[in-house]
Amino acid sequence: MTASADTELDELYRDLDAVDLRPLWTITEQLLTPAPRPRAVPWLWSAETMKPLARRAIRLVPVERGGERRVLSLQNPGLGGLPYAAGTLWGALQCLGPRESAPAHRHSPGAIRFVLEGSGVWTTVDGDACDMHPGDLVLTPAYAWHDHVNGGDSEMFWFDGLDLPVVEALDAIFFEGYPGPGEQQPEPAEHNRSERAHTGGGLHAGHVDGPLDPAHSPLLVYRWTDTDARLTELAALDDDPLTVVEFTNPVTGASVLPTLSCAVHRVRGGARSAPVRRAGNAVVVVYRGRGSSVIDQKRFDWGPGDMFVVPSWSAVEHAADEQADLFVLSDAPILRALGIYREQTLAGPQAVTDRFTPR
Ligand code: 1HN
Repeated sequence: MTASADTELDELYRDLDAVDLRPLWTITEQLLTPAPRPRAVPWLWSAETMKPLARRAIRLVPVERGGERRVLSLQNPGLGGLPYAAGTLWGALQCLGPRESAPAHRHSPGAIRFVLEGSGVWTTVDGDACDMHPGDLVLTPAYAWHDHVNGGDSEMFWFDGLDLPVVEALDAIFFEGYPGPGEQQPEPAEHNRSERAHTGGGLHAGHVDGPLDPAHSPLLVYRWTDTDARLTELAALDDDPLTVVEFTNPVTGASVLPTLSCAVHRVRGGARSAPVRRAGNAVVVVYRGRGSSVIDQKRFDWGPGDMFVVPSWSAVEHAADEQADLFVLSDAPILRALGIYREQTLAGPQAVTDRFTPR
């Protein structure tokens, strides 16, 4: 190239920049990577680390209007200080002390709660008080009023998962405090209305790959006793290392929220699951059992109450020293709705598979 051509080209780039135009050919390879390159890294937060800190927060920090919740967010060290577990998912440990309540509010991000420990707490969702016991899943869908009340004398700990980073990326965050009277919604005479209206159903063997639904499940609480019974029934049918149950809308069979999938993966004691990678992020909460997971060649040992992140397209395999139940939150419904979901099984009893699932 001649010097004058060079100069003209330099001039072109300068002139483009001056009027806020960017030539794609200079950034194609950073935009269109052959596969996802999430900024979030595989990471684990242990219960042993989190619980004493949560207890100190219970002692020192009241739950009040403004701060709204006593929540410790999983801040993925790959995300440059953003308080997110992964680029698309909020994950956190929330706690309430004896007789404490968190004020009612509503917002555009949708949320789920998976209960780890404690008793006597209920979350009221649009007037329906949902009792919370260990292992239960409670939904607080987008724009639903919700508050948490600890009517008992024990500390309560649960996992919060939200689609907040996605709603933020869409520039669609709305938040509103409950107008009252009082900070909580009135307590209804009878709790668990949605549960009484929907008995049976709502637990799908494997992950949902059929129905999509822009509405949330009308069932707001899924009981651990039902989940455990279904996992036990399914695990007895084969010798697979992994048994999966996804929580679903009992009417349509879709994932519980339009944006979020919730499932429990039961790993057989002494077994190891085949490595899988999936488009989309996941947060895993260990409910019961001990073992380890290898995520992109890095090994994480875990036990009850530990939480870890499996970033998009990271290969993951789980091994259980004793039977383990892993609660798994993912953004799969969003990818499925967009027709871009993809997963690969990399080895194991099945042949290597590459599944694209267009809508
Ligand atoms: C929220 O409203 C709750 O209601 C928990 O318990 C965690 C994280 C970010 C934004 C809102 C709750 C949250 C949250």
